[in-house]
Amino acid sequence: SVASRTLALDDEMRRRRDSTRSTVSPTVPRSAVADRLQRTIADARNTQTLPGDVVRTEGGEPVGDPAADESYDGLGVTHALFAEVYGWSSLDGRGLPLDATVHYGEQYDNAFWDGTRMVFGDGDGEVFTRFTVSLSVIAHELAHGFTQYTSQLEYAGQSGALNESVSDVFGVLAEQRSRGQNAEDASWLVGEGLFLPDVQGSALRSMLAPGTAYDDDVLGKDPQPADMAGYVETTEDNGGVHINSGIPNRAFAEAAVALGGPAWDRLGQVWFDTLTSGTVTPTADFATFAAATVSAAITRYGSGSDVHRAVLGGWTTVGVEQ
Ligand code: ASN
Ligand code: ZN
Repeated sequence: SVASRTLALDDEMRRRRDSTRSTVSPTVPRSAVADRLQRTIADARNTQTLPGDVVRTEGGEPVGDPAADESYDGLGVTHALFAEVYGWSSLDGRGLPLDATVHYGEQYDNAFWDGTRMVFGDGDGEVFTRFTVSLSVIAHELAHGFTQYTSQLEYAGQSGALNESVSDVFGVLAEQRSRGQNAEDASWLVGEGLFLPDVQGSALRSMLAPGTAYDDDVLGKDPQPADMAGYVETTEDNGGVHINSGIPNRAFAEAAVALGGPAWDRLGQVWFDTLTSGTVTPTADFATFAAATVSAAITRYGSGSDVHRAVLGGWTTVGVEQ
């Protein structure tokens, strides 16, 4: 399946990420860095050596390499979502510089956050094109950094699926905001544009209709469940973190569409509040996370508000008790 072929990080990458993982933030006061944006793009020149050679820094002109320029722009759009909508500076809330490496490996079919930076492969040229074509993928990887600095959801089982889902949520929100799309008009696809024309599929995942993103001879069918009845018990991919994320993904998307309008605004705020309030522990399961989103909705928008009711409805649709 595409999950095992391209989405699961291999063991070497996981070790690298775990060994570099840190929640220690720079000691700069938040107020002083409210909109600090400091991007550095490096080129691994088709090796697996990180970080690679710096090719573009903040304020620099486009360099003409699509991967470098798309990643630079994508980092900016994602930074803008957190800073302008939620008042959160960079990933850590304290202006953390944003670093990315492009042209990682040869025909590398993935993108990842290694604990310190975003890394993007070029794709194999048959199934996948370069991973920087998709803003939702760029923002997904960045959001792994946000989770690392906030709720620290453990990357296994239900908390791992929540970690994945949080990245998909902010991934599509960054994309919807940059496209100026309301929830009811958005595709809710993660990774649109990544598949080359011969692949029978539209994207890596569908948040609104999990399990329908692709159905291809080579890749197989999108394995995501759309509700708890389809929850997949597996030891692969840390307990199916890229599969079971379909369940909380759909809860968010259903709630957003029910509410209507810009999803990053009110519903995105509820998820942001949930992740930054300290109420979600690293081992949270779907039910405790759902309850935390309901509390966050009540705290910000009031009991019985449209937002409160939409959040309850989203979790009910996917069969998660709150
Ligand atoms: N692209 C994958 C992801 O960000 C890589 C990984 O970390 N499993 O989820
Ligand atoms: Zn991920």
